[in-house]
Amino acid sequence: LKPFEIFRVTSAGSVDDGKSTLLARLLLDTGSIKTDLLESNGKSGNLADLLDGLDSERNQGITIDVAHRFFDAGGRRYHLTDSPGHEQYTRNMATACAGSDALILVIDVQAGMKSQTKLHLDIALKLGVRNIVFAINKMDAINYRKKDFDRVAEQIQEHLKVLDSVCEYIVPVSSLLGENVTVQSKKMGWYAGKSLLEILHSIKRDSKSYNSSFMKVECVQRISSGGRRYLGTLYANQLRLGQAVHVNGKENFIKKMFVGGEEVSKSAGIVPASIELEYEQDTNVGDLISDEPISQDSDFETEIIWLADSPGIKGRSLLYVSGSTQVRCRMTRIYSSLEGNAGELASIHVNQILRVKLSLAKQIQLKPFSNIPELGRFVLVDPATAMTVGVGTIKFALRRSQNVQEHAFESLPEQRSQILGQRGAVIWMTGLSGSGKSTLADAVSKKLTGALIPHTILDGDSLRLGMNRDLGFSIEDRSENIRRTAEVAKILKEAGLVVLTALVSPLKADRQMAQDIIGADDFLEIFINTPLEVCESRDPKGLYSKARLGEIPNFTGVNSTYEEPEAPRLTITIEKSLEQNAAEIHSLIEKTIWVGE
Ligand code: ADX
Repeated sequence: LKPFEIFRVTSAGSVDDGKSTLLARLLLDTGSIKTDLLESNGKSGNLADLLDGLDSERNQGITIDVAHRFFDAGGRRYHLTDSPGHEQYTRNMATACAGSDALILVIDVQAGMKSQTKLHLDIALKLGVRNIVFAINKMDAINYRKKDFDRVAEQIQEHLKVLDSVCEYIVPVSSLLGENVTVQSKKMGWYAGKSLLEILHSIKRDSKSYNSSFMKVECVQRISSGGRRYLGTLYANQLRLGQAVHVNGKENFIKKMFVGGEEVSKSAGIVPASIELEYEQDTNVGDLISDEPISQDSDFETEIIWLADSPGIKGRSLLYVSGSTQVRCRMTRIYSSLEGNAGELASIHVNQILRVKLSLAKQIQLKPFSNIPELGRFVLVDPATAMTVGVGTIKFALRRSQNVQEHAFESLPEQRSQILGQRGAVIWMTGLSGSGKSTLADAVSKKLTGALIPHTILDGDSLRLGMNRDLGFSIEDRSENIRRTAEVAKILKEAGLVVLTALVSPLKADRQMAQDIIGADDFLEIFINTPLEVCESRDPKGLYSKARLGEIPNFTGVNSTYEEPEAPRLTITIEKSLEQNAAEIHSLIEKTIWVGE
């Protein structure tokens, strides 16, 4: 029995262009929807209703999130990912696109290319989707006129020309009446091409463009006879038993190979496969088995599309997800355009496509996108919300490791801090301006001095007069202010000091970044929970009254957000005296730095 080839298709298009109807038609005419469902739902004549009804996904006329549909035709199993056409859901489409063999872009013949259609097209091309099929829909509504179809086809080619691309697949359809969907229509004699489904059948998942063979390990299986078997999709130019392969920088050999459950002696093309290696070695999910050495990098340049409504800020923590690989990362540079020596920005906004430098927390195996799209595509996820915020493709690895290389120091921070007889730690105080952070830091410092505990203070206002004097109070500048302070705090902590920081640090994402830089074990978040009214009545620097008069833009608590910590190590309130509060922090510090002694 030959295994089914799984062919992944994503559908996209602007809302109202009839995408749901087209997909329902595809399922219907390939016999993939059961007839009893047809009888109860099909009568309404609204095919899209039928599809939505299948998953009870109806939501104000638009589908939300990604829906998966399957149909078998022409010896293949089609996996259709339907992403919604509504503007704010572009990211679902992008996420789906990242793993697709082809994209069906639905366009209403009467409406032509809308700005959203263009955006979806750009995203697909950026993600290296090699096959894009344009379905010019609602041909029935215009009496199947060739002239109207030609006009839209021209628009498409013009837009593609700008992007340096061409398209062979443009098909006029009526999804409502099933014309040109699975079989050629008799109503459009002027169209000599294939139906939509025939076009999909004709697209080969060819492996010719792979000049190498590789498999990304998706699953590791222990086998009863001992040893392990590695499962994943094999992209093979030609792979034979006994052939030398590289795994995690080491040479190994193919001992056994299975394709679709059957043992084989060689393999080519794109197939689900499992492999046994000659020598046992440490191999994990996400690793590559390749017939040529693959570089390991943690820094690379890439073009990304930002998809979240809130901007992406340089330096903040993100999650890099590519297949089974998941690594923490941050954007270290954001360029103002896709070209060479462009200026730099501090943030990237929704639907912007920009070149950025990504820095990953650990090295991963990389190949530039131009060689192997499957290894170059990734999505960026906000670790706080688990939402996809961006997608991209690796342009080229920076190989920073060759230029700037960390020296392998023999002396370790732990040893150096032992001189002081304590473990270093960062006490990160957050709260509104005037909440009493600096005053508290001062009081704690006096106590620590009395107890002969080596420590130091990093105070927002003081730092802004020195190291951070180039920074203002935009979200981007605050983020950079916090990043630099966290980096310095980390160095001081590693020298064994207790570091008291006093920064407003109003946003969770930035405090998370500070924690990631410093390390969760040594980062103690303390929320100075003084109510806004109290801070405002204190107004030690007269800033609140100025802010209320509109003289200070982005003033925290007045016209800029403060996000309270969710689970601080300690919350300080005005119910207790300064002395009591300082004593509490002091005791938390002592517990932390002498732990385990
Ligand atoms: S943070 O947001 O980047 O962490 P930081 O703690 O360094 O802020 O600086 C806050 C101090 O700057 C406040 O205590 C206040 O004295 C002063 N300041 C001036 N403008 C602003 C503003 N727009 N928002 C908050 N603080 C401001």
